[in-house]
Amino acid sequence: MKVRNIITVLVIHGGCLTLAMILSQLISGAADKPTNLVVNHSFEAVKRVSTARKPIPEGWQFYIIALPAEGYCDEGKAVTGKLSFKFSLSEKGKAFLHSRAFDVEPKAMYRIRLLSCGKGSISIEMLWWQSYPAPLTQSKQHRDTMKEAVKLSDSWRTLEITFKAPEDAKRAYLRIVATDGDVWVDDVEVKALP
Ligand SMILES: [Ca+2]
Repeated sequence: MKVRNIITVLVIHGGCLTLAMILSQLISGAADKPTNLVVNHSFEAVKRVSTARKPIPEGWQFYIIALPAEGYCDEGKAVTGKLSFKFSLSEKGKAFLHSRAFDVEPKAMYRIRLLSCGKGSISIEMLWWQSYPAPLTQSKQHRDTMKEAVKLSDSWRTLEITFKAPEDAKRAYLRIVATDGDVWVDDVEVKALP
C-alpha cells in the first residue's frame, strides 16, 4: 500500500485507526508485489549427497542427459553471495537443471531472468503441467523454450524471456539447459507479470 493510501485511511477513520491496522495494511501491500517463484535463486543453500560428492543446490534437481557432464554449486564465480551453479560439460555433454515446481495461473505471463557466463551455451525452458507432482498430467502445450541456445562468454550477462502459461496450466517448473562447455548460472528469477 502506498503512503498516500495509508494517509487516506487515517483521515477516514480518524482516531480509531490503530497501529495494528496500519501494520496490517502495510503487510497486505507487500504481499501484492510479484515474488520470485524460484526458491534458492542464488544457489547459496546447498546439500551434499555424500562427502565424496560435490554440493548441489537445495530446491533444484540436476539431470544428466548426455555424458560427460556434471553440475554443482561452485565457489569459483558468483554474481551475488558466494556460490553459483556450474554445469561442467564436454562438447557432447548435456544437462538440465530444474527448479522446484510452483503454481501458475492459466494464460498469465511469466518472465524469467538469470545471469550466466562460460564457454558453453545455455537455453531457458518452461515446463507446464495441469497437475504436478501427482497425478502427473502435462499441459497440452507442455514445453516452451528459447528459439535457440545462447552462446556465452567469460562475462556475466543477463538472459531474459517471457512465456505465456497455456490455458490448462496450473503448475510449472523452470528448466535450464546447458551444452558445449562449462556454464555458470546465478540469480534466477521467475515472476508473474501483472
Ligand atoms: Ca549466488
